[in-house]
Amino acid sequence: SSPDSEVGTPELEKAGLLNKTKIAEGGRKLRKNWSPSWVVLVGNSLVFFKDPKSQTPSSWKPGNSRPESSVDLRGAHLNWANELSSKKNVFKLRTVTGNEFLLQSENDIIIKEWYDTLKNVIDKLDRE
Ligand code: I3S
Repeated sequence: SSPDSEVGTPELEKAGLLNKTKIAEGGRKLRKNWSPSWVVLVGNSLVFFKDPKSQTPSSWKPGNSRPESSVDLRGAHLNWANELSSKKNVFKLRTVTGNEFLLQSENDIIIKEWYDTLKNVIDKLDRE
């Protein structure tokens, strides 16, 4: 194995553009406000960036822009949640701290890839 993997560089990484709205903060319901977000999976964290227009998957680098917020996936729950929106392809991510996000893509394959990837990370953390 490479030296990087021995010092714990995250194995699973993914980045892309999804529609996002936060629907709860610390268990308190929030009003929906959908907007496009550049979403990056780094290790155990899901990091959200604003200004997705200036980003593309190939050009994005960690130092390019300041994260809007970050979610710790340890202990998080992930569920398809099409009943929570009129949009298609919606899932809900709930953190241990009671923050809830809906994430959505018009593209069936993209949203499935995100769901499966996040599920894998969360399940792996559950087994640690
Ligand atoms: O679940 P809701 O309340 O019907 O969500 C819709 C509203 O938040 C709406 O905003 P205002 O009611 O503040 O104008 C949004 O524009 C919609 O996008 C929300 O519904 P969807 O079905 O798109 O998640």
